[in-house]
Amino acid sequence: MESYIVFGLVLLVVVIGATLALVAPRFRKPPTLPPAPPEAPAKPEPTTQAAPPVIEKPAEAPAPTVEEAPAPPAPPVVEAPAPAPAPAPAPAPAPAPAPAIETPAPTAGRLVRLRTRLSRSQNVFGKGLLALLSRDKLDDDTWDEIEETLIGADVGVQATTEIVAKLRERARIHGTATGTELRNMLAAELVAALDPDRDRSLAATPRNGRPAVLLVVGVNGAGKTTTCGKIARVLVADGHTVMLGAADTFRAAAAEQLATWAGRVGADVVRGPEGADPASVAFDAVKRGIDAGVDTVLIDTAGRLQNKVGLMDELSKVKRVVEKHGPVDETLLILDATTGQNGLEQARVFTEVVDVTGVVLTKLDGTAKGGIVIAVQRKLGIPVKLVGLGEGPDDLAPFDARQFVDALVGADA
Ligand SMILES: Nc1nc2c(ncn2[C@@H]2O[C@H](COP(=O)(O)OP(=O)(O)O)[C@@H](O)[C@H]2O)c(=O)[nH]1
Ligand SMILES: [Mg+2]
Repeated sequence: MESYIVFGLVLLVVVIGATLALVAPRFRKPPTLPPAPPEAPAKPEPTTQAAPPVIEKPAEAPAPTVEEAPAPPAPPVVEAPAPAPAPAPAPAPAPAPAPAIETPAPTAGRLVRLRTRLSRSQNVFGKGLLALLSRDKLDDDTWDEIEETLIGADVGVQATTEIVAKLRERARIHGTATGTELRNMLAAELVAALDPDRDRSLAATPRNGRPAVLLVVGVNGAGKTTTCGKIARVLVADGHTVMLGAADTFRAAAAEQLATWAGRVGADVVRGPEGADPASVAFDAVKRGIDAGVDTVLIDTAGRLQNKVGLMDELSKVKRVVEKHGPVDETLLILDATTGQNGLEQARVFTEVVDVTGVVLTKLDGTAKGGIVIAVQRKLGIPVKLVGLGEGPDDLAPFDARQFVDALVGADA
């Protein structure tokens, strides 16, 4: 019996042990497995040595990444809308080209508007001569003084002699003329000396379907390039299209100067490299003008007088080559009024080389010798067509004898 009991106990222990062996693992596994799954996903990667670094990196990397990434993207994105409206004003730069291309002042009435620019000459012709003519007695000495004043104002000896002789005669016939009356008589004589009915129009509009070609000549510093720019403005203001030729290839700055003037009114410039053959640049300018169908081609030239023969050769070549396209319609001699009679002598050279059709007298605002206009016309036999009255872009006026004399002597005052 005892053996049965012992066997039974042993069996019971074995069964219980077996049962426990089977059940216990189940109790253990679940806890084992649960940790497993959570670790499992983490383990595969973290299990590698990178685990700690990865954890640290994400810790650091994400932080900066989150701060940096959002920071840069955010502001740009946020500001982007702001810049977006900015681009809207960006079209505002569109107005920028607007000021770039200027609208020149109308040419009509310019001489009257700019009359105060003649103030230095007005002192001589207006105040100075009026004081002399207002003297109680117009004796020989007074007439001599009047003569000296006119000669001093660059009217020229011959013209002065004639003007004073006529004025004396008028005064003698009138008998009791007042100073103002005498001044009006003087004005009439000055106008007459300026050949007031002479044609001063500029041949600047197309003829026979080809552009008008204008050649601008004169000594260095007379104001050629400036005048080219001013004329281009006048033409553009009148609705014409203009092509400019930078045939002063001696200095790169000269072409640059012309290009600046052209840019302001949206005209095109044909230029060559520094030292290029001026004649070929002029030829190209006319060709381009014809091809483009512009109304006017303006050719700026060099004016070095150091070598008269060289200048003559160069200038006549420019003209000759340009005329392969057809005749030059207008050759303008630019003359600096402040150089007086000497400048006039120098300028005569040009009339020997090219057929000058008109004179532009510049810098009349800078001289008390406005009488040079009379001397120029008389000595060169060429009409003054335009006058320069300042460095401003619109300080160029069509010349009119009566308006000019009125501005000078204040005959209408
Ligand atoms: N005061 C004044 N200056 C002028 C006039 N015309 C031109 N100038 C100035 O004279 C200088 C020489 O002009 P520029 O055109 O370069 O002469 P160029 O060498 O003959 O081409 C420049 O400083 C111009 O601004 C004018 O009518 N009045
Ligand atoms: Mg020049």
